Parts: sequence; structure tokens; C-alpha cells
Amino acid sequence: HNDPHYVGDRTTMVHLFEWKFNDIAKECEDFLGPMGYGGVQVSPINENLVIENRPWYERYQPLSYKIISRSGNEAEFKDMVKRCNKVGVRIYVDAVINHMSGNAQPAYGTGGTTAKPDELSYPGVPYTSKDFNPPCDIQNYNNATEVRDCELSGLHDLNQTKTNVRDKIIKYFNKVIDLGAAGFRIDAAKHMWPQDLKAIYKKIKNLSPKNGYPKNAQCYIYQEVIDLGGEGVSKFEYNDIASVIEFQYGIVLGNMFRGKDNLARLQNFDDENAWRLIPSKDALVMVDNHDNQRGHGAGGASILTHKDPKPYKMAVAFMLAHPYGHARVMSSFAFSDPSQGPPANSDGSIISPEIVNGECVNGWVCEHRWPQIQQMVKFRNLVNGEKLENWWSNGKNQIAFSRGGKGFVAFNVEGDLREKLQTGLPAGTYCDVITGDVVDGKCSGKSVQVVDDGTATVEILSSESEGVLALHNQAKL
Ligand code: QV4
Repeated sequence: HNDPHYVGDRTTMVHLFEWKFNDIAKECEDFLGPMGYGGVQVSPINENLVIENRPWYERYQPLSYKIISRSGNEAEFKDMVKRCNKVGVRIYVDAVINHMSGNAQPAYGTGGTTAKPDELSYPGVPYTSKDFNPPCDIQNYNNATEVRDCELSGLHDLNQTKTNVRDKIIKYFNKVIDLGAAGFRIDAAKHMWPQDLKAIYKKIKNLSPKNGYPKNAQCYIYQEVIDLGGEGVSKFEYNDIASVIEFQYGIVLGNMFRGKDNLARLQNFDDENAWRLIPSKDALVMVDNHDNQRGHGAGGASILTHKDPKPYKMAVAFMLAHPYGHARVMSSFAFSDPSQGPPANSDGSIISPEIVNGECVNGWVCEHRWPQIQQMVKFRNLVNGEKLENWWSNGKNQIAFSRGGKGFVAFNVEGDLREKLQTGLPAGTYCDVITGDVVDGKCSGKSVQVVDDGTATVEILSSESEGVLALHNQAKL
């Protein structure tokens, strides 16, 4: 379960947080497909508890496995998957299977289903009290049994050892596979036993060649196991059964590009043992996610988000230039209150992103459309499989490296960078795709002259609005 089954040379997925299915389908056709994105993670698609003022987090409180939420219904989901697959973009579903809702009275869902959470009664599935672990609160994260068998924030904890629970989850997963999706993010995987998850994964159907997948292809599964070391549950208990989201990664990059750590230390960032990272092939990486960009989950003040654009774009560019892991780009809506949901009308319906000159303008941030980020997605596709070479640093906060002879990047967090560096590239004039692009045979940003021995004088001044420079063989003049 560690192959995302991207089409062709694609390498990167984007989390279109809280987007509606119809808008995602259009985004696949208008932008993601043509720009070379490989996939989209969608917010939980199953019916959830409706909470007053519609916070984003209501979607992590399931009431049933019917496909109906503020993103759309089953027909709209099906149409989206079909249209995205058609333009080479896969769909991954955020799957909330650790628990159902917390207590609420009355409790009604996005599809009109009702429940009695305090009695552990969810007729929409159906689940009864027999399907849950006896209520207790997770308090001690050093106790693995408590983390897995008690409730996370009062969310009623399903017992995945039970056949009925397994069967209901497997049925839901197989329906999503039948609708053409390529895989799942397993929410709160750390709060479930690996052996229970393994038993569930074993019964998930293979992806269908009818939906354009190779024969005998298993769906991609990436599990949310936040492990920064020192807790009762370890990420290394999970990467044998499927992929794992590597939370250490974004924390390291956040500190690095905030200037709180020494960038030169990233020289051995592909040494998994030195950094206590899970093996690259099993890792899904990101700079920020929907939780830690607003202080939920882990990471705190280390995490970089769209709110700090210059270092954020540098961190994302590093992630996309560096070969470790499977990359996911975050695409957010703007917020001041961390509970605040996406842009919505007074009836609660989500307002579609409005795009003017390629940028989202009405409360959606759309980092995935920022020119520097979309260019680096293209870069990652182009250098896929090339070795990290020609590492250079000034010993402090300036670094550079190449990906074989196809691409080159340099980063400057501190002071002015003005150096003759080995780029690994064939001689020629290259256009920096961070500050511009090749337009009508001319470079609209910085040009860099690579001479016969592969070296070039690279300049990134601290006063510039971008702290990264990127060259590749498709942006050669
Ligand atoms: C409150 C109290 C509880 C009390 C409960 C019951 O805090 O102590 O027991 O009421 O009266 C929301 C509220 C939370 C509330 C809870 C239940 O924020 O205050 O509990 O609902 O009513 C998201 C949000 C949570 C939110 C949850 C459900 O982050 O704040 O809880 O959705 O709506 C750990 C985990 C990791 C998790 C991360 C946030 O290891 O798995 O915390 N991350 C994932 C998702 C995340 C989601 C969940 C898990 C739960 O990425 O978005 O939580 O599905 O690190």
C-alpha cells in the first residue's frame, strides 16, 4: 500500500481542504491535470455531525458512511473521480474510522441521519454500544493501550477488533474503490491497533483496471501516526502495513526555514537513521497540514504556513526538490479563528473558490496555484529518479544541490548568497522558475549562466522577495 499509482511522471498530491467535489473536478481539468499534479486528497467524504457555526472539524465526527457532506453527495463524488482520473489526477479520501462523533443533542448529520451518541447508537451505519470500546479519555500518551482503546477528545472509540466494525469499514472502503478513488488517508491511525488495521487493509479490493489502474494494484494507504519520539506508540509499528505520514519532516523544515536551525545540517536529510525518519518509500511528507497550520495536532510554532509566505515557499520548494518521501502540498482557506470553517453562505453551503488571473481571491488561499509552488511540482516531476548531487553549503544557512544533471536549487536563509557553484547542468542560459518563467523565448525572472564546467554564479540577496532559486532543463533559453 505504498504506491500512490500516479499517472506517468507525476509525483505530488495536493490536499484541497474542504473543497467541494464539483470544484475539485473543475480544478483537475483546468489546472491540476495540465500542471502535472498527481493527486488530490479530499476532506472526509462520509456523513458527519452538523455542528453549530460549521467548524471545519465537524467532518472528523462521523454519523454514517453515506457519501454526503458539505463537499457533495455520492453522484458528485463519482463524477469528480471520473473527471480527475481522466486528466491523470488521482483521488485519495481522508478516512475517519477510529471513532464516530462526540456527544451532541440532538445529533443530526449532513445527510439527515440522526444518532444518539451518548448511548453509542448510530443507526445510520448501524453501530450499537457493542461496537465501541468502553468510554475513557486518552490522557497518558505513554500508554499505548490507552491511546488505542480510550477516546480521543471525547470521540466515541470504535473497537476495530469486532467483526461488525471491520465489515462496515471494509464495505465503505470498497465502495470508495469501486467509485474509482486511488487510496486513503487513515485518520488517527495511531489510535488503532496495527493488527486490526492490517486485517482491514487485507480485505480492501485491488484498484480496477477499468478505472485506469495497473492490474493487481493495491490502493495507496497513508496513515496518520504522529510520532515525534518518546510516546507509547511508534510510527515504526505501522510502516510495514502501509505508508505513514512523517510528522517530524515538517517540523524540521519549519525550524530550518525559520532560521532556528542550521540549514547546512540538511546535508544528510536522506539518512533516515540519523533523523529518525521512516524509510523514504513509506513516507508521506508535507510542510504543514490542516491541523498543525492552526495549532491542532503537533508541531506548534515550528510549523510554517501560508501566513509566512517567503520561508513557507522555501520550505515547500525544498520538499519538492529533495528526493525523500511522497510529497503533499497543502491548499488552505484563510482563517483568523482556528475553528473557522471554509468560506460559506448563511445556509452553511460552501462558497466555491473564485479564481482571478490564476489566483484564488475569495477567502481561499490556494497555495497549490502559487507560481513558485506549481513550478516546483513540475520540477519534482522532471527530476524524478535523479540522484541528489553537488551538495554545497556555506556551513550555515545557505545551501544548494542538484538532481542529477536535470535540475538545480539554491536556498538562502541568512545574509547575501553570491557564489560560484557547481550546478551539474549542461552549459547554457537557464531561467530561474521561482522568480519567473520562459515567456516567448525570454526569461521573465532571473537568468543564470551555466558555463562549460557546469558552474554558475548564483545570487540570492536577503532583500529579495524569494529566498530560493531553481533551474531545470525545461527552462533553458
Ligand atoms: C471536547 C473536549 C474533550 C471532551 C469532549 C466531549 O476537548 O476533552 O471529551 O469535548 O465533551 C472537537 C473539538 C474538541 C471536542 C471534540 C468532541 O475541538 O474540543 O472535545 O470535538 O466534541 C479534529 C480537530 C479536533 C476535533 C475533532 C473532531 O483537530 O479538535 O475535536 O476534529 O471534530 C492528536 C491525534 C491525531 C489528531 C490530532 C488533532 O493523535 O490523530 O490530535 N488528528 C486527526 C485529524 C484531526 C481530527 C482528528 C484526528 C479526529 O487530523 O483533524 O481532529 O478525527 O495528535
